[in-house]
Amino acid sequence: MASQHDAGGKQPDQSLEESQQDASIRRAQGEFVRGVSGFRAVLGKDPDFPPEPGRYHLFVALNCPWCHRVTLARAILGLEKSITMDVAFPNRTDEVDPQGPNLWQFAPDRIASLTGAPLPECTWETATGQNLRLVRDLYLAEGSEEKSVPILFDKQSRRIVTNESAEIVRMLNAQAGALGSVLSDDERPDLYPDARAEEIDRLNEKIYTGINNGAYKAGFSSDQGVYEAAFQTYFDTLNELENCLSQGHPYLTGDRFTEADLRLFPTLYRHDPVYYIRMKLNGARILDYPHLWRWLCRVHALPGVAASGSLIHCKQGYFGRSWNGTIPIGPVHPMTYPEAYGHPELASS
Ligand SMILES: N[C@@H](CCC(=O)N[C@@H](CS)C(=O)NCC(=O)O)C(=O)O
Repeated sequence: MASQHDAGGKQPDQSLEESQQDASIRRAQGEFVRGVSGFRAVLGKDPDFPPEPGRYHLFVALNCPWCHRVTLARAILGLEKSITMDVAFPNRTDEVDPQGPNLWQFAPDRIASLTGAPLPECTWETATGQNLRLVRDLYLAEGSEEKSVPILFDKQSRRIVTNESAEIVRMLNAQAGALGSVLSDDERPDLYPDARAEEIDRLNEKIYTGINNGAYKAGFSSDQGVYEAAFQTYFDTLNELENCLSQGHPYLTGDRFTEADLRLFPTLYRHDPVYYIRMKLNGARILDYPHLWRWLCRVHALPGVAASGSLIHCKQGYFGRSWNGTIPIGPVHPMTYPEAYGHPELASS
């Protein structure tokens, strides 16, 4: 049942974002500290960005879990026809690039070391009419030094609306009808129903801190203490979510798929095939949590979900420029991934 929210809907609580206090000192001490998105207009609320079918565009990378939130919402809300999308190559520029390293680039002709071929999902930049090479160029056009994905872009004014995934998900949910969703109001899920809003906010905070950003805190921190604390919080939170799903309801807040499920999925989808080794989160596999595994398979089976992500892009992105350039191809037992997500019965009973 589609959302009945006011223009733009209630935006996510910004206090959820990583505290920037002493960020540079903490980074120097080996803690991974995520930056804050600078473009925060709200589609439907901001008069410059009225909701119109075919007017908006997404720039994403399929290995990025924050982008995965947005590609999931676009698919589940039936917006794949009315919101166009470009996909950057999973590996960012390296040291020899004339524009510098660590920049997302549009390179559909580039060979992926994992497959030995170009990646069919990758695109050129098709929204500005300038065929820009780098995501950074979109920000430079607005005088900004930022360089992150995802970006929600207005093709009419050629301006960035927002680069904050949590808010993009919320505004797509609130404006799906006006944006030209192919699903009727009855068919379309409401990802943020008023009756569940408080519970969703509570779960979002726990899942963001312990799981979504927690995985990076563990995998990208170079301080043993910070890593071990993040590792512990990550698996404590998985245990809590396993208990929550052992109550018999199919989704985190009950019978309906909501934003809380959408925000948990990108991390658990990456856990066994990527994060288990890349983020040193080798305490257990999701396969070892029967209720979480069945939930993961249940969400993966929802219309549009499987095509909204790619483990090939994830592996190429997370391993392609490190690990001596070789990319781990497992797991293969009990089955390869993502094929295993089609088998809820694999869960250890
Ligand atoms: N808070 C942002 C975080 C986005 C983010 O950190 N994206 C990463 C890719 S996984 C990125 O592009 N980082 C590059 C950078 O920030 O320079 C969101 O959720 O949209």
